[in-house]
Amino acid sequence: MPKPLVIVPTYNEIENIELLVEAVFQLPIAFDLLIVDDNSPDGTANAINELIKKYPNKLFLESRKGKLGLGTAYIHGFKWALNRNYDYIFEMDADFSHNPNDLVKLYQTATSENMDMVIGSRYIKGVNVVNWPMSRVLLSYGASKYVQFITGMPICDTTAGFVCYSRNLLEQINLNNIKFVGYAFQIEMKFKAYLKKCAYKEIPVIFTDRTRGNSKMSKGIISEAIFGVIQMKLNSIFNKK
Ligand SMILES: Nc1nc2c(ncn2[C@@H]2O[C@H](COP(=O)(O)OP(=O)(O)O)[C@@H](O)[C@H]2O)c(=O)[nH]1
Ligand SMILES: [Mg+2]
Repeated sequence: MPKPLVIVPTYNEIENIELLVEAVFQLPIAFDLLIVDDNSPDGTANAINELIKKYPNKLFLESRKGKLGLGTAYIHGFKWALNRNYDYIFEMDADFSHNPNDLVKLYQTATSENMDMVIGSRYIKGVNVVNWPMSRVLLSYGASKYVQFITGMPICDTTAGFVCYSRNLLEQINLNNIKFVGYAFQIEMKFKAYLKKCAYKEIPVIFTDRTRGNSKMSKGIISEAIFGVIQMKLNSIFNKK
Protein backbone atom coordinates (compact mmCIF):
# COMPACT_ATOMS: atom_id res chain seq x y z
CA MET A 1 0.00 0.00 0.00
CA PRO A 2 1.36 3.47 -0.86
CA LYS A 3 2.53 5.21 2.29
CA PRO A 4 0.83 8.54 3.14
CA LEU A 5 2.02 11.39 5.36
CA VAL A 6 -0.14 14.31 6.46
CA ILE A 7 1.74 17.54 7.21
CA VAL A 8 0.07 20.03 9.54
CA PRO A 9 1.69 23.42 10.24
CA THR A 10 0.85 24.84 13.65
CA TYR A 11 1.08 28.19 15.34
CA ASN A 12 -0.87 28.39 18.62
CA GLU A 13 -3.19 25.45 18.05
CA ILE A 14 -3.29 24.11 21.60
CA GLU A 15 -7.10 23.90 21.54
CA ASN A 16 -7.09 21.83 18.35
CA ILE A 17 -4.00 19.70 18.19
CA GLU A 18 -4.92 16.74 20.38
CA LEU A 19 -8.38 16.41 18.81
CA LEU A 20 -6.81 16.60 15.37
CA VAL A 21 -4.20 13.93 16.07
CA GLU A 22 -6.87 11.58 17.41
CA ALA A 23 -9.14 12.29 14.43
CA VAL A 24 -6.41 11.40 11.93
CA PHE A 25 -5.35 8.22 13.71
CA GLN A 26 -8.86 6.79 13.84
CA LEU A 27 -9.20 6.93 10.03
CA PRO A 28 -9.35 3.62 8.10
CA ILE A 29 -6.10 4.50 6.27
CA ALA A 30 -2.77 4.40 8.11
CA PHE A 31 -1.71 8.01 7.73
CA ASP A 32 1.46 9.17 9.46
CA LEU A 33 1.36 12.72 10.78
CA LEU A 34 4.07 15.38 10.83
CA ILE A 35 3.43 18.60 12.75
CA VAL A 36 5.64 21.56 11.87
CA ASP A 37 5.39 23.92 14.83
CA ASP A 38 6.93 27.39 14.92
CA ASN A 39 7.66 27.58 18.65
CA SER A 40 4.03 28.38 19.45
CA PRO A 41 3.93 30.43 22.67
CA ASP A 42 0.85 28.47 23.84
CA GLY A 43 2.87 25.26 24.18
CA THR A 44 1.44 23.35 21.22
CA ALA A 45 4.77 21.49 20.89
CA ASN A 46 4.58 20.20 24.48
CA ALA A 47 1.17 18.74 23.80
CA ILE A 48 2.50 17.04 20.67
CA ASN A 49 5.45 15.59 22.56
CA GLU A 50 3.03 14.02 25.03
CA LEU A 51 1.01 12.52 22.15
CA ILE A 52 4.18 11.14 20.55
CA LYS A 53 4.51 8.84 23.59
CA LYS A 54 1.13 7.39 22.66
CA TYR A 55 1.80 7.23 18.91
CA PRO A 56 5.54 6.61 18.42
CA ASN A 57 6.61 6.01 14.79
CA LYS A 58 3.35 7.51 13.50
CA LEU A 59 3.37 11.03 14.92
CA PHE A 60 6.34 13.32 14.36
CA LEU A 61 7.22 16.88 15.35
CA GLU A 62 9.53 19.33 13.65
CA SER A 63 10.04 22.43 15.78
CA ARG A 64 11.31 25.65 14.25
CA LYS A 65 12.68 28.65 16.13
CA GLY A 66 9.89 31.14 15.47
CA LYS A 67 6.95 32.07 13.25
CA LEU A 68 8.50 31.65 9.81
CA GLY A 69 5.33 31.35 7.73
CA LEU A 70 3.03 28.67 6.43
CA GLY A 71 4.86 28.23 3.12
CA THR A 72 8.29 27.58 4.61
CA ALA A 73 6.71 25.22 7.17
CA TYR A 74 5.35 23.10 4.32
CA ILE A 75 8.64 23.20 2.40
CA HIS A 76 10.36 21.99 5.56
CA GLY A 77 7.79 19.20 5.84
CA PHE A 78 8.06 18.21 2.16
CA LYS A 79 11.84 17.85 2.44
CA TRP A 80 11.41 15.81 5.61
CA ALA A 81 8.95 13.53 3.81
CA LEU A 82 11.11 13.11 0.70
CA ASN A 83 14.00 12.00 2.92
CA ARG A 84 11.77 9.19 4.15
CA ASN A 85 9.78 6.64 2.19
CA TYR A 86 6.42 8.39 1.81
CA ASP A 87 4.52 8.07 -1.47
CA TYR A 88 1.77 10.63 -0.90
CA ILE A 89 2.18 13.84 1.05
CA PHE A 90 -0.83 15.84 2.27
CA GLU A 91 -1.29 19.42 3.43
CA MET A 92 -3.95 20.10 6.04
CA ASP A 93 -4.71 22.92 8.52
CA ALA A 94 -4.80 22.20 12.26
CA ASP A 95 -8.08 23.97 12.97
CA PHE A 96 -10.61 21.48 11.49
CA SER A 97 -11.44 23.85 8.62
CA HIS A 98 -10.37 20.86 6.57
CA ASN A 99 -12.35 17.84 7.71
CA PRO A 100 -9.84 15.06 8.51
CA ASN A 101 -12.34 12.49 7.20
CA ASP A 102 -11.85 13.97 3.71
CA LEU A 103 -8.23 12.76 3.78
CA VAL A 104 -9.58 9.35 2.81
CA LYS A 105 -11.30 10.73 -0.32
CA LEU A 106 -8.15 12.59 -1.35
CA TYR A 107 -6.04 9.49 -0.79
CA GLN A 108 -8.37 7.20 -2.71
CA THR A 109 -8.56 9.60 -5.65
CA ALA A 110 -4.78 9.94 -5.77
CA THR A 111 -4.07 6.22 -5.57
CA SER A 112 -6.90 4.76 -7.64
CA GLU A 113 -6.80 7.40 -10.38
CA ASN A 114 -3.04 7.81 -10.33
CA MET A 115 -3.05 11.55 -9.66
CA ASP A 116 0.00 13.63 -8.81
CA MET A 117 -2.07 16.36 -7.20
CA VAL A 118 -5.55 16.12 -5.69
CA ILE A 119 -7.08 19.36 -4.42
CA GLY A 120 -9.80 19.49 -1.79
CA SER A 121 -11.73 22.28 -3.48
CA ARG A 122 -14.26 24.75 -2.11
CA TYR A 123 -15.23 26.33 -5.39
CA ILE A 124 -16.06 23.60 -7.92
CA LYS A 125 -19.77 24.35 -7.79
CA GLY A 126 -20.55 27.63 -6.04
CA VAL A 127 -18.96 28.23 -2.65
CA ASN A 128 -18.65 25.42 -0.09
CA VAL A 129 -17.58 27.50 2.88
CA VAL A 130 -19.37 27.40 6.22
CA ASN A 131 -19.30 30.13 8.88
CA TRP A 132 -16.73 32.42 7.33
CA PRO A 133 -17.69 36.11 7.47
CA MET A 134 -18.86 37.32 4.05
CA SER A 135 -15.77 39.56 3.73
CA ARG A 136 -13.48 36.54 4.12
CA VAL A 137 -15.47 34.44 1.64
CA LEU A 138 -15.31 37.20 -0.95
CA LEU A 139 -11.59 37.66 -0.38
CA SER A 140 -10.84 33.96 -0.76
CA TYR A 141 -13.19 33.40 -3.70
CA GLY A 142 -12.00 36.62 -5.38
CA ALA A 143 -8.37 35.56 -4.88
CA SER A 144 -9.01 32.17 -6.44
CA LYS A 145 -10.69 33.73 -9.49
CA TYR A 146 -8.00 36.44 -9.78
CA VAL A 147 -5.29 33.79 -9.80
CA GLN A 148 -7.17 31.70 -12.35
CA PHE A 149 -7.41 34.76 -14.59
CA ILE A 150 -3.77 35.88 -14.29
CA THR A 151 -2.17 32.44 -14.50
CA GLY A 152 -4.58 30.75 -16.91
CA MET A 153 -4.66 27.61 -14.73
CA PRO A 154 -8.01 25.82 -15.04
CA ILE A 155 -8.23 25.23 -11.28
CA CYS A 156 -11.30 26.51 -9.38
CA ASP A 157 -9.70 26.74 -5.92
CA THR A 158 -6.17 27.97 -6.55
CA THR A 159 -5.65 29.02 -2.94
CA ALA A 160 -6.79 25.73 -1.39
CA GLY A 161 -4.69 24.46 1.48
CA PHE A 162 -6.06 20.91 1.55
CA VAL A 163 -3.99 19.07 -1.03
CA CYS A 164 -2.41 15.69 -1.71
CA TYR A 165 0.85 15.59 -3.68
CA SER A 166 2.58 12.50 -4.99
CA ARG A 167 6.20 11.99 -4.12
CA ASN A 168 6.89 11.87 -7.84
CA LEU A 169 5.57 15.42 -8.30
CA LEU A 170 7.35 16.90 -5.26
CA GLU A 171 10.61 15.42 -6.51
CA GLN A 172 10.16 17.25 -9.80
CA ILE A 173 9.54 20.65 -8.20
CA ASN A 174 12.58 22.60 -7.04
CA LEU A 175 11.50 23.31 -3.48
CA ASN A 176 14.38 25.73 -2.95
CA ASN A 177 12.90 27.90 -5.68
CA ILE A 178 9.50 28.49 -4.08
CA LYS A 179 9.34 32.25 -3.48
CA PHE A 180 6.22 32.77 -1.36
CA VAL A 181 6.42 32.31 2.38
CA GLY A 182 2.79 33.04 3.29
CA TYR A 183 -0.53 31.76 2.02
CA ALA A 184 0.38 32.56 -1.58
CA PHE A 185 2.64 29.55 -1.29
CA GLN A 186 -0.46 27.48 -2.05
CA ILE A 187 -0.92 29.28 -5.36
CA GLU A 188 2.71 28.90 -6.32
CA MET A 189 2.76 25.15 -5.60
CA LYS A 190 -0.27 24.59 -7.82
CA PHE A 191 1.19 26.75 -10.58
CA LYS A 192 4.52 24.86 -10.49
CA ALA A 193 2.63 21.56 -10.58
CA TYR A 194 0.49 22.78 -13.47
CA LEU A 195 3.59 23.86 -15.44
CA LYS A 196 4.97 20.32 -14.97
CA LYS A 197 1.80 19.10 -16.73
CA CYS A 198 1.09 16.74 -13.86
CA ALA A 199 -2.15 14.74 -13.59
CA TYR A 200 -4.39 16.57 -11.15
CA LYS A 201 -7.97 16.59 -9.99
CA GLU A 202 -10.14 18.80 -7.81
CA ILE A 203 -12.64 17.09 -5.56
CA PRO A 204 -15.33 18.97 -3.62
CA VAL A 205 -14.91 19.48 0.13
CA ILE A 206 -16.74 21.65 2.61
CA PHE A 207 -14.52 24.16 4.41
CA THR A 208 -15.74 25.18 7.87
CA ASP A 209 -14.37 28.15 9.80
CA ARG A 210 -12.47 27.29 12.95
CA THR A 211 -14.42 27.13 16.20
CA ARG A 212 -11.31 27.04 18.45
CA GLY A 213 -8.22 29.30 18.47
CA ASN A 214 -7.53 32.30 16.24
CA SER A 215 -6.80 32.87 12.56
CA LYS A 216 -3.28 33.97 11.60
CA MET A 217 -4.39 35.68 8.41
CA SER A 218 -2.82 39.14 7.98
CA LYS A 219 -2.87 41.99 5.44
CA GLY A 220 0.76 41.46 4.39
CA ILE A 221 -0.23 38.05 3.12
CA ILE A 222 -2.74 39.62 0.75
CA SER A 223 -0.34 42.06 -0.89
CA GLU A 224 2.23 39.29 -1.27
CA ALA A 225 -0.38 37.42 -3.26
CA ILE A 226 -1.73 40.25 -5.44
CA PHE A 227 1.61 41.41 -6.83
CA GLY A 228 3.41 38.12 -6.44
CA VAL A 229 1.03 36.27 -8.74
CA ILE A 230 1.69 38.68 -11.61
CA GLN A 231 5.43 38.35 -11.01
CA MET A 232 5.13 34.55 -10.93
CA LYS A 233 3.29 34.47 -14.25
CA LEU A 234 5.83 36.82 -15.89
CA ASN A 235 8.71 34.68 -14.61
CA SER A 236 7.15 31.58 -16.12
CA ILE A 237 6.83 33.30 -19.50
CA PHE A 238 10.43 34.59 -19.51
CA ASN A 239 11.83 31.27 -18.31
CA LYS A 240 10.17 29.53 -21.23
CA LYS A 241 11.79 31.84 -23.79
N1 LIG B 1 4.18 26.49 11.42
C1 LIG B 1 3.39 27.53 11.11
N2 LIG B 1 2.06 27.34 10.98
C2 LIG B 1 1.29 28.40 10.65
C3 LIG B 1 1.81 29.70 10.42
N3 LIG B 1 0.76 30.53 10.09
C4 LIG B 1 -0.36 29.77 10.13
N4 LIG B 1 -0.06 28.48 10.47
C5 LIG B 1 -0.96 27.31 10.55
O1 LIG B 1 -1.53 27.19 9.27
C6 LIG B 1 -2.88 26.74 9.34
C7 LIG B 1 -3.80 27.79 8.69
O2 LIG B 1 -3.78 28.99 9.44
P1 LIG B 1 -5.09 29.73 9.95
O3 LIG B 1 -4.72 30.68 11.01
O4 LIG B 1 -6.14 28.73 10.30
O5 LIG B 1 -5.52 30.54 8.69
P2 LIG B 1 -6.94 30.81 8.09
O6 LIG B 1 -7.73 29.55 8.18
O7 LIG B 1 -6.65 31.20 6.68
O8 LIG B 1 -7.52 31.92 8.88
C8 LIG B 1 -3.15 26.51 10.82
O9 LIG B 1 -2.90 25.17 11.12
C9 LIG B 1 -2.13 27.43 11.50
O10 LIG B 1 -1.79 27.02 12.81
C10 LIG B 1 3.22 29.87 10.56
O11 LIG B 1 3.77 30.96 10.39
N5 LIG B 1 3.96 28.77 10.89
MG1 LIG C 1 -7.94 28.27 9.52
